[in-house]
Amino acid sequence: MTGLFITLEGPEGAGKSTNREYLAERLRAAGIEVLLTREPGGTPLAERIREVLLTPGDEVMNADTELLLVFAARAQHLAGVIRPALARGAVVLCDRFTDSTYAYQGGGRGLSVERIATLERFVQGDLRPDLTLVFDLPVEVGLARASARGRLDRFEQEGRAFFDAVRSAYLARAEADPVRYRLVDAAQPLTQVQQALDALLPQLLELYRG
Ligand code: T5A
Repeated sequence: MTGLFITLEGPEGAGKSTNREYLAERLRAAGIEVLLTREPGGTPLAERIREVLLTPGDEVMNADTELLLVFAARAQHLAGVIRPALARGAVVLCDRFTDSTYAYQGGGRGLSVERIATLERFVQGDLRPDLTLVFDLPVEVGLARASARGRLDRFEQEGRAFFDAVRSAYLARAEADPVRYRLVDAAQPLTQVQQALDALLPQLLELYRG
C-alpha cells in the first residue's frame, strides 16, 4: 500500500502551519495515519540545514548555495521520513516542498526552472506530491501576519519585489496544473479558510482510498 503525499504551499503568513494541524485532525478523525512534517527540515540533520538557511548572517548566501542546501535537506527528509511514511500507507502532510523551491529560488532569486528541475529529478526521482494546496493571499497581508511574530528570518527580510515574484511563481504553477494544485483563498478569516478545507476533504479521502 502506498500513502498520499499532500503539500501545503504559499508565501509567509499564509496559514500553512495553522491549517496543516486542522487538516491532520480531520484526516485522523477518519481513521487515517497522518504524518505532519515541514521543509526545510523534518529530520534532525535537515533541521540543522534549515537553521543555516533561515538564520540571517553577515556573509551573503550565494543563490546556488541556497538551492543546493534546500535540496540537501530534502534528500535527507525524503530518505528518513517521507518515503518510509508513504510506504507504510500514511498521509504525509508537508508544510512546503519543491514548489517552494520553484517559487523562492526560481521566482524570488531568479534561478532557472531547468536547473531546479534537474535537481528535482536527481533528488526525488519520480516522486511528486499527489496534491498541493496553495494558500494564496496578497503579499502585504502575509508579511504583516509573519512580522507580527517578531524577529524576521533571512527570507522574511527580503523586499516586496521578491515576494511578488514568489507569489506569481506559485500562481503560474497552480494555473499550469489544475489537477495537482488547489488554490485556497488564505486572506479570508480562518473559519472560512477551514470551511474551504472541509469542502476539499471528500476529494482527499477519495484520492487516499483510490
Ligand atoms: N524556502 C523553503 C525556500 O526558499 N525554498 C524551499 O525549497 C523551501 C522548502 C521557510 C522559509 O524557507 C523558504 C521559504 C520560507 O521563507 P517557514 O517558517 O517554514 O520558512 O515558512 P513561513 O511561510 O515563513 O511560515 P509562516 O509561519 O510565516 O507561515 P504559515 O505557516 O503559512 O502561517 P501560520 O500558519 O504560521 O500563520 C501565521 C500567522 O497568521 C495567523 C496565524 O494565527 C499566525 O499568527 N493566521 C491568520 N490570521 C488571520 N486569518 C487567517 N486566515 C489566518 N491564518 C493564519
